[in-house]
Amino acid sequence: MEPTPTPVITIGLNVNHPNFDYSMDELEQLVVANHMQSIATLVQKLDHPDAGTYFGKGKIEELADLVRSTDAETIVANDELSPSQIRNIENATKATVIDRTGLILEIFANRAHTKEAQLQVQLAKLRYQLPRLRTSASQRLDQQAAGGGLANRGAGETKLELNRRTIEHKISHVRHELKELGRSYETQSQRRKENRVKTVALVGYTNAGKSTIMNELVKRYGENEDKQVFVKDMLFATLDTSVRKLELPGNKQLLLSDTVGFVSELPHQLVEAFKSTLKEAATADLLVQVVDYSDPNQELMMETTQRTLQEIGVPNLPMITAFNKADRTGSRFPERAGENLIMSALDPASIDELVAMISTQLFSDYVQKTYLFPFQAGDLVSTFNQEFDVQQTEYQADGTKLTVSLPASAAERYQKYEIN
Ligand SMILES: Nc1nc2c(ncn2[C@@H]2O[C@H](COP(=O)(O)OP(=O)(O)OP(=O)(O)O)[C@@H](O)[C@H]2O)c(=O)[nH]1
Ligand SMILES: [Mg+2]
Repeated sequence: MEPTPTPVITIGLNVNHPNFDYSMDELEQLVVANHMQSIATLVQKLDHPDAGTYFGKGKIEELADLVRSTDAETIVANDELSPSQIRNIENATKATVIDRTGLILEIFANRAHTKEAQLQVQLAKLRYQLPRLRTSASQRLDQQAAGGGLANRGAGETKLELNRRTIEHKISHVRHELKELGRSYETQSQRRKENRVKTVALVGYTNAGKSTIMNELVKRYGENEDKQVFVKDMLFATLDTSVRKLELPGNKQLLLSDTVGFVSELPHQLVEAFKSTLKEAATADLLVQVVDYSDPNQELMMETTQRTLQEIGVPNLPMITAFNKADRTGSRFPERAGENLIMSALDPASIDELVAMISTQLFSDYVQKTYLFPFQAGDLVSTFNQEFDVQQTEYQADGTKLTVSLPASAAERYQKYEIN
């Protein structure tokens, strides 16, 4: 059974933000993804955040009243706050304050599974903590008990310095571990490159349906249909990249990766973490951007996706855009226009169309050839049957004639057996 979610109060400042309502909705969902539940919300319209307290004075008092009148002991803010803003709101309300960045980092910390993802998130958290270090209340008490006064001011600062050094030390330790891990990953992807298996990465905003599409493709074309990935109606269901091998009709093999979803205002501390989890996307032959077509904010989500891909250094790769969840919209599907597809992951015809589009893009360098293999080159006939798309076989007096679709690069190697 899932534990009861922790009650929190969500707060947000509307600084002439055109997407303010949407960002508050998203904050609620982030809260849920972190096993919390927003029981009250307080928003304020201001030209700019108050440097000391985020909200204005009156609103802070209102917030303190709200904390007193509810069960919530935690406040979640829609923006990244400065360390002093956090401290001042905490002092005024006696509640714990988490900002949007801290919240996303928490979700990632609770959800990361692979060693690499865990280390990346740990690094991001340490980086977030470093400028937010302060002496805790108990340390301040120690100081007072030791005599107080100016003479003793140094003690707290030394502790702070010590904490800072501990964190810096941890950061370099985690960096080192990541570097070691990185080496073994490089050899893995190097091997893939050599075998020249084509790669496709599913990318897009969180909750768009990437993992669902992955599972449908694995069910039909996977080596092992049981290798399903986790799907849930929740932000950041996927945090680690999973790679599955697919074999499309005609011996067309590819590696498909499902990746972490994006979110607006991704904490900059996490960009590095995304960079490494999205290595698969950066080196892919093709990206499939999945968009939740039923979400009114889909354009914003697509913009965020584009921006994040750029930020983490994914080059401009060939892309198919899958406007998913069309079953919720009343639009016709599957409906293709160029490299865009309106589809539903729950609809087999949509999946077929998506596969056809992927196949065309990925295997566009395939050529159709006819070969005659004399009997002494009989081994090649079985090699061809295993590796390529053999469309026709004819046994003749002088050997075996094959009609094959294969990559142009491979065709070059067998030119001497080619006939018309
Ligand atoms: N109605 C409908 N629901 C869908 C469709 N595709 C996915 N869903 C649902 O949308 C929710 C999110 O799907 P996921 O596949 O986990 O989304 P994701 O893009 O992998 O999300 P993250 O891993 O969080 O980035 C799940 O509840 C799915 O069942 C679709 O085509 N139609
Ligand atoms: Mg997912």
